[in-house]
Amino acid sequence: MSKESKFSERVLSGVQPTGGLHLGNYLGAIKNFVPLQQKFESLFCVVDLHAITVWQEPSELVSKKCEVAAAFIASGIDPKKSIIFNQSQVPEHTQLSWILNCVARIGWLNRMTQFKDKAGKNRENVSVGLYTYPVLMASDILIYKATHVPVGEDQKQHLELARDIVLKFNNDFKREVFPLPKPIIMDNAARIMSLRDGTKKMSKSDISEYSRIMLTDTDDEIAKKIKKAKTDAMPLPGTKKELENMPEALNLLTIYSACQDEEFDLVFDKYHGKNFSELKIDLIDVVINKISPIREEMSRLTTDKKYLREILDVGSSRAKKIAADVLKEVYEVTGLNSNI
Ligand code: AQP
Repeated sequence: MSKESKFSERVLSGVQPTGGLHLGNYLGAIKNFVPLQQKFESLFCVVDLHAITVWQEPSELVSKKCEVAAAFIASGIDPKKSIIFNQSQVPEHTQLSWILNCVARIGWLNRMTQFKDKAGKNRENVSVGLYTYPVLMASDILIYKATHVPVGEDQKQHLELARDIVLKFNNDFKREVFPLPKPIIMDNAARIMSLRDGTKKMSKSDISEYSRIMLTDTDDEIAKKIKKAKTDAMPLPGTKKELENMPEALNLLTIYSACQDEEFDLVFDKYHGKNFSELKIDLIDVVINKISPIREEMSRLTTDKKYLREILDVGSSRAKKIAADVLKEVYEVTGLNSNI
């Protein structure tokens, strides 16, 4: 670990500055970053290099980066404890990424379901970056020798790829350079689903705005979206087994449980057999109570660009110190060092 850290293990996670942040990003990832700061040396990055794998308007990208940094801080990530930084400002990520591209196998990347989903039928026309995205993600983790990676379930496969890269790299170069990073996936909110279709994950690229609650939504917008959320005509089921075939009910109860930090079973006991309207009325309050203070703080922080820039600059230089040492070691091990 870095000399300044009192911890023996390191966490890294990133969030893309694309299209604003939704409740899935918050409950599945950002909210869980907060308690990790007490146990790990923690790095949280705004992954702008991932964002540009699909076209981003440059001026909007800048403001979305501020929004993610503000969301981190507003959600409780303490910039004094954790390293908050911008991925593109630490070039070691991309330097390592090239080396890892030469370790990863095409067959491994061909199995990545997120690429298949995102590229869809347009496979020949998407960027090469979108295809190699998981290798850059592996590099984000490994350039800090991170031991733990908190992510939503959708990123699990990418993390498995990072582990495969570690095993091959360490084996090819006969040195235990990288530790095997472990995923931290929260059971209660690993996959928050769309409010319009409980079988699809809540996502910023869904065409329906009613499918997701954004961290910037007003209280009225949150209420409207929850009221309109797809549900069944029947009441909530009496047993948990029946929930398996009711993805929308499961999703609303999951959101309630995660926002309220209340055991899922207790929430289920409260609402089983009741009408959806009762659950929705309470859920509106629960979500607003959770999101509105974050939204207010984000709005205050995003107007204070000087403060955000300072946090990101300090974060980048702290991150760079760790990354430079790891890259030096990798260059030595791979024969890319300057000593001839
Ligand atoms: N629906 C979700 N439920 C739980 N966790 C989620 N995450 C994303 N969606 C959900 C987690 O949020 C973190 C940051 O994600 P990201 O913004 O970097 O990328 P993403 O996963 O691609 O987000 P989207 O909204 O799904 O974007 P699009 O629509 O572009 O695909 C990650 O830890 C992720 O697991």
